[in-house]
Amino acid sequence: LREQTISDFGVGAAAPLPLDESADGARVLVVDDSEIERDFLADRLKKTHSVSAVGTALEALDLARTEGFDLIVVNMLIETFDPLRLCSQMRAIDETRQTPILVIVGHDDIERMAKALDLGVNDYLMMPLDVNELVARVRTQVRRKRYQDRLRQNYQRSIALAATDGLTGLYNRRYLSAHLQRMFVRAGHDGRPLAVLMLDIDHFKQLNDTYGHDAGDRVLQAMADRMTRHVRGVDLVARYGGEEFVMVLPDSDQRSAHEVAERVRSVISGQPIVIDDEGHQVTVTASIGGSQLRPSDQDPDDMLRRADQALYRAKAAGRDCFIF
Ligand code: GH3
Ligand code: MG
Ligand code: MG
Ligand code: MG
Repeated sequence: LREQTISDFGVGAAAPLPLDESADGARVLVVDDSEIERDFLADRLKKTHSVSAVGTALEALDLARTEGFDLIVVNMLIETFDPLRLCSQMRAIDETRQTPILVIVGHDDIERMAKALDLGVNDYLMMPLDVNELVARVRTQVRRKRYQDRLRQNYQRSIALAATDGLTGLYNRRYLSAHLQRMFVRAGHDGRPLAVLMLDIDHFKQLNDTYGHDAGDRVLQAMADRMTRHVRGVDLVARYGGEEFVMVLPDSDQRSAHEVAERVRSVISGQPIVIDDEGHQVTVTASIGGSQLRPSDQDPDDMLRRADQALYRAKAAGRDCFIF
């Protein structure tokens, strides 16, 4: 019953237990300066994992930086370099900070084991090595790593989803607010210019009424595409509302904001947009209002308000134009 309930509600997919995680095919790095020991460890682990084995700290660090291992096994009985130092270096560099480390310590060498754990090593094995224990501890660490990787990925995915708009892939209004606030503070602090553009499609309701909502959605997607292609990497394009977009242009004064606005306006109206699978096309225009940061502005909404007012004037002036 329990199993059925879990799969029925998809809980297994959303929040898997670490034990469900497979450990097979893990990329394991074995570090040992004794060739015999190294080969022994590698041979045993090769049965289920993809193993690389190295004999020096330098090789270990180089390889770990480029390969992305699921687990690093370090023999603490190494004599040609300090294995504890290697472990602490592994913990200090970005590429291996999260990679589990399993160390092998001499029989009853509690001191070394404690030092290693203190450095952030995840687990240890004591000599004489029991092969079954080695395999089991490797599996546990790999499973834990994979589980944590998945949690991290899910987390990053949900962060990205929360910041973007599903239809256009543009940043959403919530993300825009946070971003604009940061740009506002930075520009005020550095005394650098900052501009925003607010864009609204002309007669969009009529387009929806004539060609349907799906056609309207395609137009919104094409608009998003054209806007993002014609701004710099530091500029941000967001979907502000239904058919309204905001562009944040750091380090832009009125003149460069004007250039961007005119470029965007002309690429929007310059080419028709395909609105269905039959290839029907429509040409749309957009009106744009712009504003720039003023020393008297208390918060970014002051800029947005002026851009909105300019947009209103652009509509009143006959649409398909830019007013700052
Ligand atoms: P104006 O030139 O004055 O801006 O006229 P307009 O018709 O564009 O302005 P209005 O604000 O009256 O209409 C906006 C329309 O945008 C109404 C709404 O149906 C449509 N809209 C809003 N969000 C979406 C969407 O996600 N998809 C589609 N297809 N239409 C949308
Ligand atoms: Mg509108
Ligand atoms: Mg409107
Ligand atoms: Mg409109």
